[in-house]
Parts: sequence; structure tokens; C-alpha cells
Amino acid sequence: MNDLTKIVQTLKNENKFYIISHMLPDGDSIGSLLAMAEGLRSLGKEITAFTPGHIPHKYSFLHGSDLVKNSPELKDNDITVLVLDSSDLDRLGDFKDAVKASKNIINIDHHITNQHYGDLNLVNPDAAATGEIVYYLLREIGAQITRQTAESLYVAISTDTGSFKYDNTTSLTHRVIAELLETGISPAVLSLKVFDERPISFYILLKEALSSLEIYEDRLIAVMSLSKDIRERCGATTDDLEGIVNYTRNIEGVELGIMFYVEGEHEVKVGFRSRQIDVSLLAGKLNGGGHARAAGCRIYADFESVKKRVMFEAKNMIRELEL
Ligand SMILES: [Mn+2]
Repeated sequence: MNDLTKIVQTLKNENKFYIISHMLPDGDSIGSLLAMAEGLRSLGKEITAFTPGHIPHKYSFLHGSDLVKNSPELKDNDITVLVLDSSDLDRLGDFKDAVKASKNIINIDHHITNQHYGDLNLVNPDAAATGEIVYYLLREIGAQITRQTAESLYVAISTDTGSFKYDNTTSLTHRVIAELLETGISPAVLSLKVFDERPISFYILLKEALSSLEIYEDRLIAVMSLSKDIRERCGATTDDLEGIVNYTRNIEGVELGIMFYVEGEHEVKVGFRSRQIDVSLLAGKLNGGGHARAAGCRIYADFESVKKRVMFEAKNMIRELEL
């Protein structure tokens, strides 16, 4: 029997499950978690769903989000743990040890870098989202896909494909979405909630960030800064910081966007965004890391000296370009 068959058998035969997804949860992490939980509950199974951290406000409308626990109390080692959308166990943060202690870990994921840490592993890098795999499994075991479960799956798949704009979107993705739409869910309502709508505190914070905008190197570099004090004065949460850095890079003609976030007198978080240059190299020079177009670092010094150091490296990088 291959792992897929064994996983389907386990999902059918066992009556209690723990389900967990990765920390700093995104839409796929939360949507897959909630859909798997609801689908298994529809078969009368007892489910406890966990997340390391908290569910971002924009996903809190999804059905079952109020039942998700965030303390690592997986009390019974005999209960099978389904780990969703996590390439390795470090992605589980505080929950890592509790999950490791469990006798049966089922790893369900789509990251190509997955470490196959489960007792059973279902890793499909061709899936656009873990939500696609969850949908397949729920169908296989005869779970009900209610309208509410379909909403969670829609959120999972639409966020990981950037609203079906990224290259991971396949014809299968659209077939799955077509079946989800048949339950009567509204893509317009869900997209507004997940992609567009932000609380007023976000806009107040964005106003502060934009008022700090500076332009360097013939408009190739755009810089903004915020501090923890300003954020608190705006009544904004750390969730509200998400995406603000993108406003730097999205200015026409800007190649490199930089966002300074002053966490304390001697601690500054720096975010980088770019169009073409590899900002993971820039972040690497400053002991940080990330992806080619989105990276960051954290420097333990006062804002003024951090800014000087970062701008020195950033300008050097831009000057080396032949644009
Ligand atoms: Mn994912």
C-alpha cells in the first residue's frame, strides 16, 4: 500500500485527529486547516485544530476559526496528527516538540522543499495549494463539502495562486474551483474580504508610512519608515504592517523598495522589495535573508546608524546595475 492509500484508510478508520498548520499562517494554511477539520467533523469525527500563533483578522470570518486552539496541548500521543502546508517541523514553532512526540504524523503539503518528516507523507509539488490536496482527500473519504468548507478551500487556493495569477495555477486548480463554486460561494465577497478589505487602522498607518516616503538614486530607490510608537498611536496591530512595504516598490520606475520598522531604540526590522534585482543578496549582506524579490533583515542598532548602513549597501547595489 502506498502512503496515499494508507492516509485515506487512516482518515476513514480513525475517529479522533489533531490538525495543525504552519506558523505565521497564510490563507492556504488557515483555509486548509479549517476545511480539513470541518470535512472530518461531517463524518462524525472528533477534531482539535491548532495554529502556532493567531489567525489573522482577515481570515477570522471563516467557519470554525473560533474553535482553533493556539496553545500546544496535544495531550494524547496516540491521536494521529495531520500537519498541513508545512515543509518542515520547524515551521510549527512552539508546537514542534508536541507534534514530534506523537506516534503518527501525517504530512500533507505541496512545497517542493518538504522534508518528508511524517510517518506517512502526501507531498504533491504540482498542487497549487495544500487546499487542492485537502479537497481531493475529502472527496476520497466521502466527506461533505458544505458551502462553509468550500469557502475555506476557496480562500486556501485563491491566496496561494495570487487570485489565479501565478504560474502554479493549473487546469486542475480551475476544475477544483469550479466544483467549489457549485456550492454557491461568492468569489466576489471572498476576494473582497481576503484581498482588498483592510481595517481603518491599516489606512491610518499607511498614511503615516507614505508621509515618510523618500526617493533616492534617480527614483530607483524608495524608502519608507515606521516605528512601533507610531503604529501604537494609530491603533494598528502588527497584522496592519503586512503589505505596506509593497507601496515602495510599486511606484513606477522604482527598482528597490525599502521599509524600516523601528521596533525599539536598538532594534530595526528592514524589508526589501524589488522588480529585478535579487534582494536576498542585499539582505544576506546584512545578516538577513529571503527571496529574490522579497527579503529582509533585523539589525540591532539605533535607527540612524541602521539606515546609514542599509542605504550604503542599497545604493552600491543599485549603482552596479545597468538599467
Ligand atoms: Mn501553501
